[in-house]
Amino acid sequence: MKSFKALLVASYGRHYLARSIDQADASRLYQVTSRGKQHLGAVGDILEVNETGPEQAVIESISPRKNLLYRSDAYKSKSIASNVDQILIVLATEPGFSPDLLGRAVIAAETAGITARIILNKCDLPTKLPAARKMLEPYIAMGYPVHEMSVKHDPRSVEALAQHLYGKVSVLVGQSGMGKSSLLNALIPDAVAQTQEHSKKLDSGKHTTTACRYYDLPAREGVDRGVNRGVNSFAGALIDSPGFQEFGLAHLSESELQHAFVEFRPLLGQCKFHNCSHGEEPGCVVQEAVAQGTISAQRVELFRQLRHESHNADAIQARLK
Ligand SMILES: Nc1nc2c(ncn2[C@@H]2O[C@H](COP(=O)(O)OP(=O)(O)OP(=O)(O)O)[C@@H](O)[C@H]2O)c(=O)[nH]1
Ligand SMILES: [Mg+2]
Ligand SMILES: [Zn+2]
Repeated sequence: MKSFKALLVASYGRHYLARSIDQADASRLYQVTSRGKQHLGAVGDILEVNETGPEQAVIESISPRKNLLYRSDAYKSKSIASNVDQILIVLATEPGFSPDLLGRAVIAAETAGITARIILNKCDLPTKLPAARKMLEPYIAMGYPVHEMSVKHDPRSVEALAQHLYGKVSVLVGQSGMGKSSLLNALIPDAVAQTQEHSKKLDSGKHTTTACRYYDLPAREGVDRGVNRGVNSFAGALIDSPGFQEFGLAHLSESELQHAFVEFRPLLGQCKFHNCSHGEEPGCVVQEAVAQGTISAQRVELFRQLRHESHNADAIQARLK
């Protein structure tokens, strides 16, 4: 039985599409299945697979991941992507975005050790622009890069973002209607063709909206060579994910949460109580910072909500055992 390495490029529940990265038949696409729960894959995984039929294979093992971005509630988790260098959180002036979801995506990035970049799209629509900028102020103050863009009407804004993507694997996340697909298509002229090739292999297009997919960025003169020092022609990749309505982070422990809020870090350990919830307790330095205007009240609310969800999930898990 032939065994080889492959890159997981699309995931539909427990059915995957993987691209061979074996010297002999590099780039050939395989339908890949997982034998059991221990081998649930994520887009971006490097797999060792065994061929089971024509262009069909089964996962033998998954290479250790550099990182894994995922969402979870008390009962189940959903992987988004693995082995990524940065997360692009796509927001828009209209329809309005949820600051709660933005906050959660940033926390997910921090705990996975992934760089977060915030994209404010549709800046050509001026009415809601000031309000959107206002909501992003705390993130700018914390040092997160914010790209104001108009994917549809300002190609230079797309080009400016592209400078930060080459040679890296970036994952697009965001609510529906923000412009993720528009951005993907602006950056990758043959994205539609890449999607069609995936769908053809799976004999169905019906899962397209629920899938995470991996797309290669086009090679560019002079740039890819520099990034890869001539080793190969990896120009970078973009992983598209379906628009989400909620972003559960029930898997994060209280300590992980404390560290994931970058603006809390200089204050860690300074509250009167070591397990301070940064709420009503006396001697809370985080609340003091809120009163002084150096930490946003909304971020503290998010912390408290995530802490609550994490404790709830622990209690439910304990009951299930
Ligand atoms: N005015 C304006 N409209 C835009 C811009 N970028 C995208 N749009 C429009 O916004 C709508 C949604 O864009 P999509 O790219 O489909 O959004 P999406 O984030 O992929 O949404 P889902 O696939 O549902 O998650 C489309 O009608 C686009 O034409 C922009 O820069 N300016
Ligand atoms: Mg889309
Ligand atoms: Zn506190």
